[in-house]
Amino acid sequence: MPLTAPTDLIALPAHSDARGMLVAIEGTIDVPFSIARVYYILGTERAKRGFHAHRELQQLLISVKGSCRVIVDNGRERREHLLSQPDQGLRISPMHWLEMCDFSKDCALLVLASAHYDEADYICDYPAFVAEAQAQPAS
Ligand code: T46
Repeated sequence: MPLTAPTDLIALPAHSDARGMLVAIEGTIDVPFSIARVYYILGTERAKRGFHAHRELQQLLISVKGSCRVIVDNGRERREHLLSQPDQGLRISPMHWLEMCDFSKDCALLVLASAHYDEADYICDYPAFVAEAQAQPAS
């Protein structure tokens, strides 16, 4: 499995000084979409999460603390990313299956999303996702 696709990773503007680090993220400027929703995932040690794709939603995943492994699958190939830097975001485009695992005990995963929560946007059945993804032109 290839490790990290550079084009999926976005460098975020970090302002570091003697007091620490501040990362500021502006919708449509630092991420390629307007931010409609923010959520975060904590306390996930030994858990696996995700296992679904979105038809329309765009997201940016940032491990603001600790680390986790993210597998992104476009229905043709799977890529694995280790997220461990608070100034780096992983962009998840529509029609990409997502699996998250190997969370460190202290992992805090911040997610910026392009739309409000919509259960109907989820595809949770992997074979159905692959069939739908493969019917689309390759991205
Ligand atoms: C994704 C990955 C990265 C809400 O009520 N509002 C929300 O905005 C979200 C994201 C979730 N929920 C509820 C729905 C479930 O009852 O929170 C519960 C846990 O959600 P879920 O099992 O979908 O969590 P993950 O970690 O498997 O997936 C989440 C996002 O749902 C998903 O869009 O891409 O994080």
